[in-house]
Amino acid sequence: MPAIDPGQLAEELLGGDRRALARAITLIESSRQEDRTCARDLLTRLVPHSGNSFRVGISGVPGVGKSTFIESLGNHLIDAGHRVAVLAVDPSSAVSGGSILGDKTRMELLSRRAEAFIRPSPAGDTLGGVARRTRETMLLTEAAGFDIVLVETVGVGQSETTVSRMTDMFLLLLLPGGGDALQGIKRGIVELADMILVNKSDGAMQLTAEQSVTDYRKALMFMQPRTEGWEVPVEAISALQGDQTTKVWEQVQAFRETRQQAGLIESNRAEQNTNWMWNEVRNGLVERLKTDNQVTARVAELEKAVTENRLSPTSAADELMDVFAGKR
Ligand SMILES: Nc1nc2c(ncn2[C@@H]2O[C@H](COP(=O)(O)OP(=O)(O)OP(=O)(O)O)[C@@H](O)[C@H]2O)c(=O)[nH]1
Ligand SMILES: [Mg+2]
Repeated sequence: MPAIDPGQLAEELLGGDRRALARAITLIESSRQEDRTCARDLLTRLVPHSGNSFRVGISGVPGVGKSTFIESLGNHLIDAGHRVAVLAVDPSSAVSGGSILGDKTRMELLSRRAEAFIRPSPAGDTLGGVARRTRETMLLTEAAGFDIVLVETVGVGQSETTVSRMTDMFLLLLLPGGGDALQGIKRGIVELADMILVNKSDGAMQLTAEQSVTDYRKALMFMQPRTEGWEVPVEAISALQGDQTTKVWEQVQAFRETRQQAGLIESNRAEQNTNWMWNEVRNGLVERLKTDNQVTARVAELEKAVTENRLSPTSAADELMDVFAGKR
């Protein structure tokens, strides 16, 4: 690859050049040292141009219909004059190479539209690594003029929390279930949701979906609201038939308005940025510590002492940190 000129790449990206955007993302996803330096330069130039979007996280178990919903919503938004970026956070992408969004068949129409930009999950060995690249990709798409960012994540483990920490709103898609529909899902995830959609409300499942809506609404009455003045809406939708999409978007806008008026979008983003910075510091410090020559010279001995109960883990950790800081 010829040397990249970050200044020129930034100019092209700001001009809305899709290929520049794709190249920029490839650059920030690279783990090569010279690319990392270049990526940092690029981000410094582009961050002041980022942020002009509404960021929506979309989560739910595999097969609930996230991609189908995004196809429907995305097309609706483009028809309304928006430019839509679709990103993904897939915690399994290290193994699968990023399956989520990998096949764009669920977003066939959307993926062919000039006003849409769809990017599969970056591969990474940790959720933290995947998240960092997705956050940075989000900033790049915003700088390139996309004003709605949809982040899809599969509802397993920690990824929902991760995505809720990089977005302005969190949508949870659920499957129609029986009377005790709440049982199957973790309460913590429901508590993250700013809106709940019971998908596949069509055909034989429609009645069940409507029953689930009633159940969830009841259950939510006993939960602490995340945003004052905002009652988490629960709606039955059919992503496949595309109905209710307009209504869903109206609710998203109402939420945005509520948060905006309370100054919560800005303050939430500020907090997210600070947390992100400290996360990077934590991860980066451990990485540097582990590759530090003085530290590596002592690690084996200290680990041995800890495993043999001759030294407390806390003391050993203190010692390693002191060695790293040059105090011992
Ligand atoms: N009947 C019905 N089927 C749907 C609906 N939405 C999605 N499906 C079907 O459900 C299957 C899974 O849909 P996807 O959109 O790929 O689901 P997903 O949540 O993105 O799945 P992963 O990305 O694998 O986690 C597909 O066969 C869709 O056609 C719906 O509203 N009604
Ligand atoms: Mg999907």
